[in-house]
Amino acid sequence: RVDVVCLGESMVAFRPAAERAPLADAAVFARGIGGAESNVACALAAAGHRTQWVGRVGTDAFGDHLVAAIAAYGVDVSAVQRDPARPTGVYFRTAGERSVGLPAPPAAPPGDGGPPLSEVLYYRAGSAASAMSPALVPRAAAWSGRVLHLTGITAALSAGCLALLRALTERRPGRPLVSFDVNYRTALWRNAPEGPAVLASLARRSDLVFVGEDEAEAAWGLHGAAAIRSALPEPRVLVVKRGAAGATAYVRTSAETFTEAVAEASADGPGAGGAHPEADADAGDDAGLDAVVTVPAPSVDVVAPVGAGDAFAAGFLSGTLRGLTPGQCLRHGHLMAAAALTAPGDLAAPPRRDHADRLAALGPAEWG
Ligand code: KDG
Repeated sequence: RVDVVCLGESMVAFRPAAERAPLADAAVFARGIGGAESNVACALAAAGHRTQWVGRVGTDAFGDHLVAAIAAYGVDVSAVQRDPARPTGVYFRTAGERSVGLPAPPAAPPGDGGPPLSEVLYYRAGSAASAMSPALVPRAAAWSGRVLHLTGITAALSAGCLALLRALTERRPGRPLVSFDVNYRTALWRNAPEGPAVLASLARRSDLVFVGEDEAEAAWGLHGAAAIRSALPEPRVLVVKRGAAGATAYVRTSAETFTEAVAEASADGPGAGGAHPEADADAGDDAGLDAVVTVPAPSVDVVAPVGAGDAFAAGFLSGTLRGLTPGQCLRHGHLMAAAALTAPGDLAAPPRRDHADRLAALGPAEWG
């Protein structure tokens, strides 16, 4: 049984080769790979966890590249579907492109022509991945790990994708622990005012939720971590990211901890039904018994913020799978995020596990 299955759309990602070139002027682009969920899978695989990516790509050359590049990280790609009728998604972005929930892009040096450009162009409508649905993606494939990692991006791709997320987050016997990164992408919800409510309902059905403080403000009008927890009491673990200010984990202590639940999920195969007693449906009742842990972020020189949220989720999940404390999980999240923040692509080479462990053991004063 793999540790984590990550399900979602991956795309070939292009960024201007010349620093600070707007998309309209850039003539040469550097190719990388993007996709929030496969970014998490790759970082987890690099940290030594058995990881699988479930998604769909075309039978085109970009699909070949994505599958090969993700497999090269050690991610199991055997469940990836190839669609002969639909293309692989592609996207273009500038270095300053950021998602809410992440630190601001680097400030431009004086006299350097203003702040970095923030542009993103998606070419993913009608993609192979947007055709995902409960009929096309068997529940057994998505539920085959100890943890299933999903994001709100998938919910915005199509009605079939949203139906798939709803089916996969249904509390039924055999459901693995569900990790959900809200990932509110305004460019994807532009003509869909129901987006924020959809994301909230998926978060409520999940066990571990990641959300940025400014993302929660933009989507739900909630101010501050405590207000977010009050509005989202259901997940056993809620991680609120505050960019450079750090992150706070709310961990429900009255029930089993998330780490214990992951261990339990690994003992029960799919269908054994042990990890999710029905009583969990109203887990929010005891939200007052949270342990609250805040860990500041190390200060880094940001090159490009894109992908940092995915790296953070991977670090936190890695710590959780290893049975570390919530504080240590947050530190591992920050370390992986720091690696992503200091690299230009969507996916940075994460720190090796032994190196990350040494850094995580340092005191907060040594982080700054
Ligand atoms: O978190 C980074 C992702 O946003 C990026 O890799 C591309 O998945 C992507 C998206 O939908 O924006």
